[in-house]
Amino acid sequence: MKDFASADVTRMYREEYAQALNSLGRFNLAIFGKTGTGKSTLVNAIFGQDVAATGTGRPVTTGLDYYVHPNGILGVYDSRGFETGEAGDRILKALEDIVSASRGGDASEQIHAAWYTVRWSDRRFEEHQAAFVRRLHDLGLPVLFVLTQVPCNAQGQIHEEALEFARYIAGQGLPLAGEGRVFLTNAKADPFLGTVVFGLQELLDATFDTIPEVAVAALSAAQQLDWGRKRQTAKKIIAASASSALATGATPIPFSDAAILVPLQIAMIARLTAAYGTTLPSAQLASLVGSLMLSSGATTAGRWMVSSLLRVVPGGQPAAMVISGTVAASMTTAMGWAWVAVLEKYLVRGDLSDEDALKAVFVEEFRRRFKLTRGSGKEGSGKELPPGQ
Ligand SMILES: Nc1nc2c(ncn2[C@@H]2O[C@H](COP(=O)(O)OP(=O)(O)OP(=O)(O)O)[C@@H](O)[C@H]2O)c(=O)[nH]1
Ligand SMILES: [Mg+2]
Repeated sequence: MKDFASADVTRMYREEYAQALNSLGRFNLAIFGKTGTGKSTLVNAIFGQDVAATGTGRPVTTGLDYYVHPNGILGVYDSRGFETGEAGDRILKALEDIVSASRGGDASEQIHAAWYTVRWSDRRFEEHQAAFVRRLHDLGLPVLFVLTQVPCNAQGQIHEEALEFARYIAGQGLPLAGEGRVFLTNAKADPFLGTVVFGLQELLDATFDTIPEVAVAALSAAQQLDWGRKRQTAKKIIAASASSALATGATPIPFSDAAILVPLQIAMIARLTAAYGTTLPSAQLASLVGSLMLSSGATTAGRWMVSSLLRVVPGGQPAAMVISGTVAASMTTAMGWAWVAVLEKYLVRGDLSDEDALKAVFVEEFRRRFKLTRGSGKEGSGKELPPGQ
């Protein structure tokens, strides 16, 4: 029997996770607009955390900073305090350098999309702003035009003057991506005014449609708004791992060799974690995975799996038991979705405060999806169940 020590599991996890992040690459966004338009608020609303505060930042030029998320899958060029005129020229020059340096190079160095923001209440869009947008376009950057801080009430009514302003801008003939649309958004609810958050999903969807294919997986992982998209990715990762498990078990594996599945399950867990975009450090995740998969406590998934498999043949001798390919596959599927539940409930928010509760969620979700019918040798996989159902 191949036995895994906790150190093996954590090492395997760290290697697989590094590889998974590496293959996601990086999505780079550039965001422009005057001071106070709400650039940081917009980025935080879509990417879930304060990129500027949690990531590493470096000034590119006066007025332009580049932030990289802790896990490396998102980079944001933020034109803090951006004004037009001389500062605008400096920013454009810096962008030009970035664009030409990255041309033909690594996709993760390229700027994949630009958001140009205007606060609706400025109610002004001037020629020098239009010129800046055109120059971004000339640099080859797809520009999405975003009106920010647009009031929208709970009934979904958008301030009429903001709509009018958006129509005015859309009529300027600017070279805009997103089919020339002006995206109306509000990134922060204001209970006093009774306004709600809206328009972010549309902006995100248009960004997905605009960017090159190489940046899609990284954007999907980095954004923290569209869970449906993450689950689609999770489904693919889990299905691929389940079919590897199926192949592994094509020749039924003696139960005592069930650990043969551990490496592929760890790889699956690492890929799922990368696809969900948590900013938790790899070492912390690795030790969590290690303790979930190997801990000898009676409540752990590992122990539970063993005991439920042993019950399949009442009184059966463990040594004589085998795991068929389908059992291996459904066990892997159940484990994948159990991990997704943990990611969605805790890890994407960076929450590791209650490890026992987290483990309980994992075990419960695993059990729900991996129900062995006692004595029949048949398994219920629940593989079509989306998380939380
Ligand atoms: N109600 C509401 N307030 C917002 C919204 N976006 C930004 N704000 C507020 O406007 C102010 C400025 O927002 P920031 O996100 O810091 O603006 P910024 O564009 O990053 O500003 P600089 O970093 O100085 O260039 C803050 O007080 C935000 O809370 C929004 O969509 N709705
Ligand atoms: Mg800011």
